[in-house]
Amino acid sequence: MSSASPSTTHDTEEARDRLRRARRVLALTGAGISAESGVPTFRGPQGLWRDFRPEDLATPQAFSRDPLLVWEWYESRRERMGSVQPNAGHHALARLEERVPEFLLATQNVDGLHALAGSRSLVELHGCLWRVRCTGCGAVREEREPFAALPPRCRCSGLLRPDVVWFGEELPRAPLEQAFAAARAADVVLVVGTSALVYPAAAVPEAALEEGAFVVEVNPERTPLSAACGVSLRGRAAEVLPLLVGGGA
Ligand code: BV8
Ligand code: ZN
Repeated sequence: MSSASPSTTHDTEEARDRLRRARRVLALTGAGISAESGVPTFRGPQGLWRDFRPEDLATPQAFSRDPLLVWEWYESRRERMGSVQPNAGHHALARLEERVPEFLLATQNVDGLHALAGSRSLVELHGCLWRVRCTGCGAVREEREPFAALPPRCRCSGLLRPDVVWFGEELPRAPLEQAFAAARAADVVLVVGTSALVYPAAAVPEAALEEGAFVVEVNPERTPLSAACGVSLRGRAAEVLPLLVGGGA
């Protein structure tokens, strides 16, 4: 394993070569890949969690205790996200999908930027900020416009909630199983922009390592995963991923 800045051409070369030769690739992304699009991460210095603790807001208990507070936080994130665009990191992963015979992108992000960048073989492990779900009738719908009133209600008069996975809630089963199956079968797993702290998503690259996959990490900081990676590139996603994938903007 070696942790290197992208300027260490050897590691970048090794990662690029592994991706070029791979038949089966899983990419796992976290909030860091959206940082260069202007989306605050959770745990960084300007992190979303700076003012609040996750357990204070992103939990079913917080929602049942104070749906208005939780919605004010989510609505502020939705409004801030409104004009945000995918960056070169998102676009590089969409290009990688075109080149690799078997490719899956599993994201922890709820910002919808991978889909916007054209990724199609994509599972959202923690849901999506642009979808809402009725706590009454269970209806799920896409909703990109700001709500007239908070907390928003369904036609059935049930409380609407963001269709995201809160702490203490189970992840959607099919996407999680798809991610683990892809991890176990992968030649290369590309882990981008995640602090590798939140489970069970953080267990996905661990499953790949158990099956002998070559794990490439892209993160300006070290993480608990870094030591086990084949190559851990100390760099930003929008700068490093285009180097690894080549071609395009
Ligand atoms: C569950 C949606 C149990 C909402 C989120 C073991 C097993 C199972 C559960 C647990 C377990 N141990 C602990 C738990 C509980 C908990 C957990 O993991 N807690 C952690 C904090 C210890 N897990 C859960 O509660 C999960 N549910 O398993 O329930 C269960 C089981 C059975 C039956 C019933 C219940 C649910 C977890 C999902 C929570 N929802 N988000 C919302 O967004 O509002 S989590 C949230 O954190 C986001 O989804 C985010 O993606 C995720 C992870 O954070 P990161 O993406 O990694 O972001 P972070 O800011 O941390 O890091 C950014 C990284 O980017 C940094 O490393 C930084 O260096 C880097 N970076 C910065 N700039 C760049 C960059 N990288 C590249 N380029 C750059 N430019
Ligand atoms: Zn309803």
